[in-house]
Amino acid sequence: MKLMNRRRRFLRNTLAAAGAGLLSGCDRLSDTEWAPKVLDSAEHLTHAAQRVLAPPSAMAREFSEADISPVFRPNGSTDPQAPHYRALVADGFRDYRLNVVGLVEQSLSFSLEQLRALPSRTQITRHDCVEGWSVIGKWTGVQLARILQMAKPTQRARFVVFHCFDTMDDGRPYYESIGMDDAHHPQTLLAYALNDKPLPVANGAPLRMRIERQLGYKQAKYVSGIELAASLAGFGNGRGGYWEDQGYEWYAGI
Ligand SMILES: Nc1nc2c(c(=O)[nH]1)N[C@H]1C(S)=C(S)[C@@H](COP(=O)(O)O)O[C@H]1N2
Ligand SMILES: [Mo]
Repeated sequence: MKLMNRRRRFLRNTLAAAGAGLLSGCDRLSDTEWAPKVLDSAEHLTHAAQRVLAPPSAMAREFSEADISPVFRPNGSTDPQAPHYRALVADGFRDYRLNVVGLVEQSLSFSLEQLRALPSRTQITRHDCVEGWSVIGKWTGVQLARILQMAKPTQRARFVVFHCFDTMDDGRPYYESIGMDDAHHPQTLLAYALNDKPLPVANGAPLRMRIERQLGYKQAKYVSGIELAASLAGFGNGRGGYWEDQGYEWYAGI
C-alpha cells in the first residue's frame, strides 16, 4: 500500500540520515534536527501531549536568506489537470477568486490582486515532508488570521477547511483542515509568493497554505476555497484531509 510505503521510506530515510553521517552541511541543517523530533511527535504523541510540550502559540524557527534551498522540491500534485484550473493558469489567474464561506458572519471573495493588496507577512521556514526530506523557502502571503478577522467565524466554527483544485491518483480531491489555534497563528499564511516570485504551479499556484508548526501534507496547495465548519464529518472520509483519510495524523505537529 502507498501509505505503508511512505511510512517505511520515511523511517528508512530518517534512520539512515541519523546514523550514516553522510549529510552535507546544508542537508544537515535541514534534516538532522527534525527527524528525531518527528518520530517522537507526529507518530507517537497525542495532540494533547504535544500541545503541552510545544504550545500552539510557539513560533516555528525562521531562517536567513542564505539558508534558502536552491530548489523548493515539488511533491504530490505538481500540475493539476482539472479544466477549470487549466483555464485559470491560461489567463494568469486573473479570474481566480478565493471564496471564504461556511460558519462566518460575512462570506468573502478575493481576487489575487485584492489578496496581494492586503498587509503581508514574509517568512523563511523549513518544510518537512513525512517522506523524510526538508527544504527551506521564503514565503510571502496574507495571514489567515487577517482573513478570519474580516469573515468573523461564528461561535460554532471549530475548523478551517481548505478545498483544492487537484485530485489525487484515486480520483479524490485533495483537501486539508486545521483548528482555530493554528488558523490564528501569526505564521499561518495564504502564500502567493515563493522566494520573492509568484508561486509556481508546481508549488501550488496561485495560493497555498503555510502552517509552519505542521508537516508537509498539511500545507494545502492550489487552494480553491476556505470553509469554516463545526465538524470534519462532511468532508472526504471525515478525518480532516486527503492523507488523514488514509490514516495520517490530523495534527501533524513538528
Ligand atoms: N493540493 C495539494 N496540496 C498538497 C499536496 C498535494 O498533492 N496536493 N501534497 C502535500 C505534500 S505531501 C507536501 S510534502 C507538500 C509539497 O509542497 P511542494 O510541492 O511545494 O514541495 O504539499 C502538500 N500539499
Ligand atoms: Mo509530504
